[in-house]
Amino acid sequence: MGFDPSVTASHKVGIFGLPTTAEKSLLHLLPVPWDVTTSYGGGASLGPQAILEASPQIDLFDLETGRAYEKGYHLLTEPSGLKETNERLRQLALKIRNELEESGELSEASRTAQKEINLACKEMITAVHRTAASTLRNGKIFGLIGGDHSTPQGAIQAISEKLNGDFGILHIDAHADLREAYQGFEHSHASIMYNVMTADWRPKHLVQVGIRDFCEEEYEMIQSRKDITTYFDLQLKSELLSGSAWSLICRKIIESLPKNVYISFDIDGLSPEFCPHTGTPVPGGLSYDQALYLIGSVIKSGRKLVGFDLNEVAPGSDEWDGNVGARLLYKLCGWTVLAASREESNGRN
Ligand SMILES: [Mn+2]
Repeated sequence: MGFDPSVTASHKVGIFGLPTTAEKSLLHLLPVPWDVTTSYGGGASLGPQAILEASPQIDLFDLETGRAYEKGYHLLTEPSGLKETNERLRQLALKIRNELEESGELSEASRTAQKEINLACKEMITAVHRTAASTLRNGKIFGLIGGDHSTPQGAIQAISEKLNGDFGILHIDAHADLREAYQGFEHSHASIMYNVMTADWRPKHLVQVGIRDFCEEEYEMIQSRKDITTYFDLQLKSELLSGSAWSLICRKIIESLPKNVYISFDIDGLSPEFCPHTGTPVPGGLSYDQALYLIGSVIKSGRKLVGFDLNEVAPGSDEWDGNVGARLLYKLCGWTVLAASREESNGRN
């Protein structure tokens, strides 16, 4: 590649300081700075930039993935006009929420605004779908950097269409995200997995890990669906606290996943110490090591990563949230291309 991987480069060269081109890179990453419907703390729209800025400090050589980066990680340009629309609609959404909280009902103007927001969310999803589909058509692997958790829906759809639904989702999150709609918004961060699992292009299986904040309706949906398996944080912790090994728990989690796996990683699935500024932090959750061990186990089991998203990273006044996000992203990238290369060489043998 004609550069020294042991020297820290600038993020202006490329994500992780990697000087790459779109053509030469196997993995393409789309930043989606969008958090219109974030209900509690905002800032997820600043996640992609925070991750990008923190990314060059990571040492490229990795004990588990070696020089996987040589396959190339290319950062795509964010959908045009997205930041501006996000900024404008966030204010509108905030007004709607306040109105709902104060009076329990919406004015005519707010109802119109709500329609506008639902429409804009759909347009964002369509734009992501278009980019993901064309990336896949070019023989590349697609990854997404959110944004709030509504951002990857179009990407999951494009991947599903390519694989004819032959894949499963490993969903790491504090929240089940199975709400039919949230605060009147059909495509909010709290509905992503509802929208995915009720679509005609839905995956074979959804496996949720770390879930510890959900309503009864979501719990009933989980109970009623054979294609949704949820490992609640409470159950995982009680197994761990009574002496079960994480390696055995991971093996059980992975068993429900088919050969092709898409990872949807909401940073709030981790303990809040690793994501203090994320929009809806919840105590409990996975440690950074447990999450990496789980994903590493997916790869070691021979499964293939067909794409991923990392969402809800929101920066505070220091670089910590971006730092953890960038490191997680780096691992996701490495494992994804590693599993893809393994697949390719198996095919040749
Ligand atoms: Mn989520």
